[in-house]
Amino acid sequence: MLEKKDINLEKAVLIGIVTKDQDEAKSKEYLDELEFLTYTAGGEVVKRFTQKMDMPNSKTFIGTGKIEDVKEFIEENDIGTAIFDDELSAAQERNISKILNCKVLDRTNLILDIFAQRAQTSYARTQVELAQCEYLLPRLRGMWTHLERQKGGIGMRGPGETEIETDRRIVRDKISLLKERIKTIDKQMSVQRGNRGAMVRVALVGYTNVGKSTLMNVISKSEVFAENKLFATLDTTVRKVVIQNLPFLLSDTVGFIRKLPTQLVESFKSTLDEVREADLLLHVVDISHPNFEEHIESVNKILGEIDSVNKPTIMVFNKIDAYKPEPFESDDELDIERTKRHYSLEEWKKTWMSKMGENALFISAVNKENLEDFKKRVYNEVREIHITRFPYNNFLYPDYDENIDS
Ligand SMILES: Nc1nc2c(ncn2[C@@H]2O[C@H](COP(=O)(O)OP(=O)(O)OP(=O)(O)O)[C@@H](O)[C@H]2O)c(=O)[nH]1
Ligand SMILES: [Mg+2]
Repeated sequence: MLEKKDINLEKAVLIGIVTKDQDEAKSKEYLDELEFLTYTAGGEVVKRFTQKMDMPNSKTFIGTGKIEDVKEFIEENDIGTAIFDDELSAAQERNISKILNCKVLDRTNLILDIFAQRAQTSYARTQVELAQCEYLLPRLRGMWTHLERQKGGIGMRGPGETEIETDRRIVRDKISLLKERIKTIDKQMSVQRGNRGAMVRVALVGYTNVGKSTLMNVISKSEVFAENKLFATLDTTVRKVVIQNLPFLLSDTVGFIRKLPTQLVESFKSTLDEVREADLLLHVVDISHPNFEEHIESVNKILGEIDSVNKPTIMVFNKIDAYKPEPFESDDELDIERTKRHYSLEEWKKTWMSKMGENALFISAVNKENLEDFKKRVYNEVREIHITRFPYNNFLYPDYDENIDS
């Protein structure tokens, strides 16, 4: 799936655990995602280490024996980076760095690093920098010697690079400054949003890499950066879209992910205002991803954090072209249970999805499948909202089908 054409990828190992709540299959899926994140950040995963345990070791996260195995592998294979799937405490990070003698990152570091790399506008950069400072503040003492020794590369990039090496007071001052700067830009943006008048506002939301920008491009004929890496979009793009003769505003924004660092949700609150203030959400899901149900949960959780769960929402199940159930041969493997992984698309539609009625759509943005249905559904919903707001405008927008026939 990944195009590994980049040269000079940083060599990394991944470390995860298998627990009662996180079985081997889950752990593998999480590490797959962590590998994708690593690749997006410019790294190459050479090996994965997993360990079964009841709870993480408070000093070294994984067991002391296992950490020695990792150390040995790292030394023999000249690995520069060890990445843990869970957030490490400052003490764990310090202890592990001492033992492994290489750069030690956790999932949060990695996501922050990708955001830092991807931030294009000064607004996005300011938000990322704030998140990095908030993350670093409690860990500052531990990071000190570590940063002295290792500079650059994954987890060490970003606008905050030089400030990191100074003391807490300076980081605290920096945080206040960044917050002030964000407040100023927020005011300008809020004025801009106010100037947009009465148009209905629709926001694309969803897990990262599900096809939000692709869908935006297809229906608004715009060119929003889309690619097969995580967090291709960091800033919010708003386009005026017209379906039939009905205009509305469509926004495409940053994708969500499992365990999105709280510091990021916090500092991206203003970018997410577009979602918070939307009249209608299009929750895009990559149905071809084995873990799509959990993705939906993660997205809903973050929507909750920004007070946006109760908005009118249409679920858009994208990438139906790529959906492939696992083959199931019941005859020769009697002990294997048929599970959701074996469902055909038709079977999926009969599950909880059927309860959503016309609020569940199945499309392929790339192959332009069912886009007519999609447009019709969005048209009707936007029209509904518009008419509720301006009852006297009723006559302006006839039924979608009437319009098509004329
Ligand atoms: N097979 C298939 N691939 C798709 C479809 N829609 C999008 N993609 C691919 O999925 C990848 C991610 O698409 P994007 O549009 O960048 O996804 P996004 O949700 O905007 O991602 P972020 O901005 O990173 O959160 C790209 O490689 C797209 O070509 C689809 O309908 N079918
Ligand atoms: Mg995007």
